[in-house]
Amino acid sequence: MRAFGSAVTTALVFALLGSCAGRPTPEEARRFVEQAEARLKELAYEAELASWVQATYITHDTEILAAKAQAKMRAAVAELAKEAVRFDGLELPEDVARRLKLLKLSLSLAAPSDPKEAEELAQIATRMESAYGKGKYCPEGGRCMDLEEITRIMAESRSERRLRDVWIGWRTIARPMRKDYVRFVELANKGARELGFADTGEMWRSKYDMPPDAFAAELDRLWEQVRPLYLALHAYVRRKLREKYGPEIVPARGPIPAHLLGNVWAQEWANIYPLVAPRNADPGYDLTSILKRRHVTPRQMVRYGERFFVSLGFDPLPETFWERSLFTKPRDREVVCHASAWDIDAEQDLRIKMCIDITAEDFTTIHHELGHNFYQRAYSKQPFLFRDSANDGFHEAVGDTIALSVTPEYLVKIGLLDRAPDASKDIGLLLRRALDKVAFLPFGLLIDQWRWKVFSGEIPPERYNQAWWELRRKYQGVAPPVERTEEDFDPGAKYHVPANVPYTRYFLADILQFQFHRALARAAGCKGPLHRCSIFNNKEAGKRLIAMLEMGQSRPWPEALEALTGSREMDATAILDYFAPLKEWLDKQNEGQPVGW
Ligand code: X8Z
Ligand code: ZN
Repeated sequence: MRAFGSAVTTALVFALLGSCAGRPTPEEARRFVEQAEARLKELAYEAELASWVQATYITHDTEILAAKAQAKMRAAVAELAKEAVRFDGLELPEDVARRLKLLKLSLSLAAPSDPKEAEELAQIATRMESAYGKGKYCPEGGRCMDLEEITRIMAESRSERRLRDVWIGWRTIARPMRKDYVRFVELANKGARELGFADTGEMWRSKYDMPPDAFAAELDRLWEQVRPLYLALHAYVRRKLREKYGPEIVPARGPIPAHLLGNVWAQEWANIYPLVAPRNADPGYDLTSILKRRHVTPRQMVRYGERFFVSLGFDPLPETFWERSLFTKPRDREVVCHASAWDIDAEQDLRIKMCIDITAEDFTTIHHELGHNFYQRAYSKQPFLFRDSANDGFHEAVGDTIALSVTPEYLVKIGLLDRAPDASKDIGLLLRRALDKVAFLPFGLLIDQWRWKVFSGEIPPERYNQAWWELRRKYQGVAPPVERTEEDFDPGAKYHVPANVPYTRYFLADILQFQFHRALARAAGCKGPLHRCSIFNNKEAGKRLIAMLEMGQSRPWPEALEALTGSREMDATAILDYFAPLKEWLDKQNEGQPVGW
């Protein structure tokens, strides 16, 4: 890294020579940014390579290599961000000013300047992610189970006892993380403070082209918009679960036990669709069974996803994507199975890493991941510091937008379904979607409501778990099936906490993808109800989407949103429009029944 150090020294010398009065010039600022970008691109490349190996082959050694590479990159960002302060108050070309601003905001984890502390932080971060990746529930006297197996049980089992057992079991992996997490919060905050933020939470909230408090208020506003829809779904599902599991297990008016919703974290509920399906309005097909029956392979599932993007006018993925991606869980080594999309060299080396199971859920996740890759390639022509999405919610929303176009009519077109159900089955289709998209909303919000308070110190370590369940109850209306204590560390059983991935992005994406879908469906000339619109094969919609993706982060996100949708506001009316017929139906089902908890 000495080589890069000398590049910066050169920049400093230039700066001093070029400005007689000691005040730097705009030209020096531009040179500084360009050199910073070249240095960071190289460091990011090394860090990505090391992290890829660590995530796809977890060992003592790969953990150390990844931690070291990450630490180097973070140290460089901090150093450059601090140097960039000398251009403060200078009249600068807009793009240079924005790149300088983004430099400081580019990390989710800021390292303290003390190299010992920086290294310790990097090691904790990598260790926690690896611990999650290796995590297994080993029942007494039984065989150990990994998350993939537990996920299948949560999706398929209807035995309350069995569900409870694996629900508790998975959370045993997180208990040992608690101590690391406490130290992690301390060190991460130290790094954030050195960059001028109050704490890591404030650093995260500062990434949205508006003051951090205004952003928090924006989230509350969006949540209030969608809350009535969530309450209606919650009340209906609770009643159906009560019919299935009995009043001893599911209360009439209280929160729903978190282990009965078909998912390890109760974040998406589509797996319990058969328990809540409307009589007479069932769509009559199930994508999981179709994929299994046809023996579709993981690779073929990814091909379906790629073909959708290509139908919009995107170039096919490079050959290296197919050679270097990981699609199935290897048997002979530990990997981080949580799905992710990679952009190793910030140019063409795109990959996904995913332990694909042949299910409708993973079919959707594949589209989600490919959305990241196509976004990454679209903005790869931008200057390095603009190679990101308009805001992080946009990155998470692109693939999901495409997955909203996976309609029955689309499945017929690609030969996976013989006949699309008629309009009398719409409630079934909408309910199945709502179990994913509406159920997810409060979950998407609460993870960072918890973390922001943890980072600010409002939630101290002695209250980590209690505060977690208070928020789960407040937003989602779910409760743990058994008593939890401060021995437990339930947030650590959700990937993004040990991996330190901010989560508000998914809440935003849940709102944004419906805005994108509505705008693109209109651009494609779709006149029918939104949930029957697919933009498959529509070049006009593709053009609009690509134009926005190519902007990367070069402009504040309201401009990118406007380019695609004509509106500058994040706005929940699109998701409400989409589910309007379902809302009306749910309200009817809930008449005379308790709503809320
Ligand atoms: O983490 C993800 C993606 C990778 S960015 C698979 N998601 C969130 C989650 O799994 O918790 C997608 C939906 C929400
Ligand atoms: Zn994602």
